[in-house]
Amino acid sequence: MSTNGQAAPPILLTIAGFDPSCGAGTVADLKTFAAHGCYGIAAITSVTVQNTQGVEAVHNTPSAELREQLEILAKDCEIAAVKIGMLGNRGNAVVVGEFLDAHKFAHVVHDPVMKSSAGTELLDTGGVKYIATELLKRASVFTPNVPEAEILTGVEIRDVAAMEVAARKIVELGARAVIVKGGHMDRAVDVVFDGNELVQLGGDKVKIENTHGTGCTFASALTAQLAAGRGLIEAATLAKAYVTKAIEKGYAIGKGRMPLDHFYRLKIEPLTRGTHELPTHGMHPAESGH
Ligand code: PXL
Repeated sequence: MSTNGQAAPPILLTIAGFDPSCGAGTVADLKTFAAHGCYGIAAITSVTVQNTQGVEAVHNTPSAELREQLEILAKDCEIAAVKIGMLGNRGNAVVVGEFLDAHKFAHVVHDPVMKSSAGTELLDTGGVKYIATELLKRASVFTPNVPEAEILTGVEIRDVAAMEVAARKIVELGARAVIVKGGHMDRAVDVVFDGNELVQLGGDKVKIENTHGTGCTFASALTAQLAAGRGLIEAATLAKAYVTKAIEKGYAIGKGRMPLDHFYRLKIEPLTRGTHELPTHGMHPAESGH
């Protein structure tokens, strides 16, 4: 093992799709992990063709390739927790199910992504079925939004009471714990249910509607908090506070939806001339030009 004596931070694995505009998916996950002091590693389930205005195409990773990506990482790194996002299709969902069975991770947060923020399908119907009947049982926390919870349970959700009914059904389907996210509702209340305790997490709905990557960011922040040893309710509360602030601090980078500012806590200014570490070892021109 090569080391310079510094201990590595917790290593978190995201299994998700790539969004080239980097507001959602793998890159949102890695930014969130980094903002929580963790080291992120990633297996890519799909390469989407999209910008901030929408998804133009989806190229799912062949299942055998996804399996190779996962196994090479698991052979090498001590993975503290796993976050699952877009899977694309049933084939990739099955590979992830087999991977989870083979490795028994301490924490598995599954955000069952079905559509993009603008409505493009990001999971086929076979994938939805496999998640509902198999993959959901393998998660320590399952984090559907309201439309996803409706599809998985058949419950029509118009209010928080219906979110609670759906949360209970999802646990009946086999999830160990569930957070039904109310970001699509009038009040941004999330319902957390671990099979015993049912808690509503209140939140101010941030006025900005036009965001991208909020679900990925919430699930990744939750993964980092669980890996840090926090219990579900505290982890969910902290993850919700983080995503709310990151939405508030979001900024436009294109003509469409806004990404979040994952690094709002450590406001890093864009580089200006002269902003860098001074090179040592005689590499600096000032030191070599006698
Ligand atoms: O926000 C859901 C989502 C997840 N993963 C990828 C995405 C999107 C939305 O567009 O592109 C890769």
